[in-house]
Amino acid sequence: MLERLEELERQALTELEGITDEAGLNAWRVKYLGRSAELGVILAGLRELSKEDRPAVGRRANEVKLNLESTLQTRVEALRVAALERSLQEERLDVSLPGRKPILGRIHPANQTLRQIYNIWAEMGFQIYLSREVETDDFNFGLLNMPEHHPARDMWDTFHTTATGVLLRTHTSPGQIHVMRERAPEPIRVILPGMCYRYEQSSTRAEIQFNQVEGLAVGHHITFADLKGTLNAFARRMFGEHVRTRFRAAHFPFTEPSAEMDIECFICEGKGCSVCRRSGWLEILGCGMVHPIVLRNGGYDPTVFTGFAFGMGPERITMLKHGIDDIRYFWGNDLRFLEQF
Ligand code: FA5
Repeated sequence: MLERLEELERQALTELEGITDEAGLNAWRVKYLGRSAELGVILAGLRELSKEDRPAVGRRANEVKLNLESTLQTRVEALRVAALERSLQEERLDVSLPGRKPILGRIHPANQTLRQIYNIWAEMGFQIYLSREVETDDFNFGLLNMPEHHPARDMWDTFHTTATGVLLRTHTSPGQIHVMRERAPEPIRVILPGMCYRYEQSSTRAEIQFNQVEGLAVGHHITFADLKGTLNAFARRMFGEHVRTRFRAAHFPFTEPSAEMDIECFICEGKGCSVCRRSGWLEILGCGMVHPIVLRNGGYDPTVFTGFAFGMGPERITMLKHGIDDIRYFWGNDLRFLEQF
């Protein structure tokens, strides 16, 4: 029995020396120190040995067990240190390397212009009023003095939905009716920004989806002179103190009289270039005095109240400010374009 113990110890220690990984160590532990390992069986069977053999075999078996356990512990520790050194070698960290620059988001150029427009109108006492993008035919046209089959409806090519009389607004003007019906008979001074949709062929100057900023002032004794003065003040803040403006007669069914406002081309300073199509002027908005029928539809008595309204396109204004030659860049999601702003 003593010889068998010597043999077992030698065999176990030799095998342990050749093991280089954790799985091997676990298998070794089960084989030599586990519950059904030979050494365990010998220790459990000591009682059956003769009185003379029992003390010597018992002592030796315990010595072997202790020796195997402590050698295993040493081996485990040695493998752990080797693994640590290997990872320190292989995964070396160079703390002096420069970090990677995080990619910073930017505000979309159309939103930059929108924010500038909001600030200017806020300084002049205009609140922001948000109106819906999905509208009824009545609000988009009828209540704005364009009854069914009115030829002026053709000015706005429309996306209709499958629900009868429901469409995507073609301009922000229907918001005029909403805000008037909510506030009548109080005076009003608001801007109404938001997305509009037109069933148009997209081109360098026209998109099927674009922003507009509507403006509306309703009160007593508001005149065309107020409209001109207010819009001139806006143009000076938006385009510079010395900007020149002009108003041209135009037609919108919901304003009377109506006009379009141009600013002097700041690229050629009025001399004529390709951006202003040799005219020296750039159109920036449509405007006019709110039509009496529209005032009445909004709940205001047109014999007592007057008002002015205007509508501008922030993308077109951004194009003018930055010399952008194609409006389709705005929704093209090309980072090379967006990163320039
Ligand atoms: C209107 O939509 C009127 N509702 C404006 C108005 C409001 C007049 C209140 C009077 C009183 P117009 O269709 O011209 O008008 O559009 C106004 C502005 O929206 C244009 O000057 C332009 O800047 C912008 N716009 C119009 N269509 C497009 C388009 N397809 N793509 C990009 N911007 C556009």
